[in-house]
Amino acid sequence: ESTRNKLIDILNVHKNSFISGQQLSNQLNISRTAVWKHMRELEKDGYVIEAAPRKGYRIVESPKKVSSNTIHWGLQTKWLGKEVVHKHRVPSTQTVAHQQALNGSSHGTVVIADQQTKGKGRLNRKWYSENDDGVWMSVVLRPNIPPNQAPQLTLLAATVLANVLTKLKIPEVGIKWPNDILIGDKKVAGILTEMQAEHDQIHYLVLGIGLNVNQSSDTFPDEVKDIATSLKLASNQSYSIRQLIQDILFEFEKSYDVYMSDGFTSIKQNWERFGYKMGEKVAINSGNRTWTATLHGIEADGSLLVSNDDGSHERLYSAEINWKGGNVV
Ligand code: BTX
Repeated sequence: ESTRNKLIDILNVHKNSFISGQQLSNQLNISRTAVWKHMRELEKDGYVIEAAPRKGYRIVESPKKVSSNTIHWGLQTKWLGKEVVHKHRVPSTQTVAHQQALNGSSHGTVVIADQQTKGKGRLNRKWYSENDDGVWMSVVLRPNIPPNQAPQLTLLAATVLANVLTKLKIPEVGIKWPNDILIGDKKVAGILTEMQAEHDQIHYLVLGIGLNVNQSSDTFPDEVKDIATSLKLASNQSYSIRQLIQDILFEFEKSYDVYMSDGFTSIKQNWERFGYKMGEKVAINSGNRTWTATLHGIEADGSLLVSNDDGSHERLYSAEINWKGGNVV
């Protein structure tokens, strides 16, 4: 809805001051009745609009609801989230985003749901998201990088989330390799990247972000009760899902643009700054071996670099790590 988006942009610039129906009708090239109809639609999304005779319209209160209109309101990105698809309840935003991408949706299209009935984790695991209390979002990306660099975008997304939470003054934010976002020892967010690629070319990539926001402890099912947390549980405060989505999109676009111009180095440093148990000894199980090693950092291919007791370094692509302690059991 480009007229709606233009209207929102104009109202955003005029925040707190009135703009007349006539001015809006001129700028948007629509009738004053049409302007009025658009205002009624915005009110359905939760905008509180004051209409004063002779003065015109003014937004009194920003909406709390999430919709493609309200995400657009105040979103300060250049390309990310220019197209937003919002659904109340879907099996998974990943599936919707794949359909969007296959139908030609542009780079930076964002799919958001209030609830997911079949949220997906990695390796066919479940992501519990059958409540209105989190950010459940998938982004369609069409990056001009070789497929083997795609894991870097997952690492990038993890640093974006860690940065956003840190800016909100959430304490003890960490990233557990490969891509769990933690508060203390508990998981607050996860990232799932799926790619359609062929030979040396990425057709598109769907990057899914699940962030627990306003859940209380009894919102989580028994399976994850002890390992999951939310922003609210960590800070005793509720958050606007709409605002968080905008914050994430804004930070994501910034990091993505830096990554595309400067490469992986900035992401690597940022990731390692948040790296859970970096520099510490952990027990590792990979292939048929079990041993202890010190976590050293991440590599450009997304692997985990560890240093062994004999001084040698090793890259791990998949491994079971005993995060609780350094002793092999
Ligand atoms: P993952 O495989 O790293 O994490 C899945 C594991 O995390 C589960 O096996 C379970 O132990 C735990 N878990 C499940 N639900 C939650 C939860 N709500 N909070 C904390 N821990 C949980 C992580 O996969 C990738 C998650 C991506 C989710 C997004 S949401 C938007 C998009 N749509 C979709 O279906 N998936 C992505």
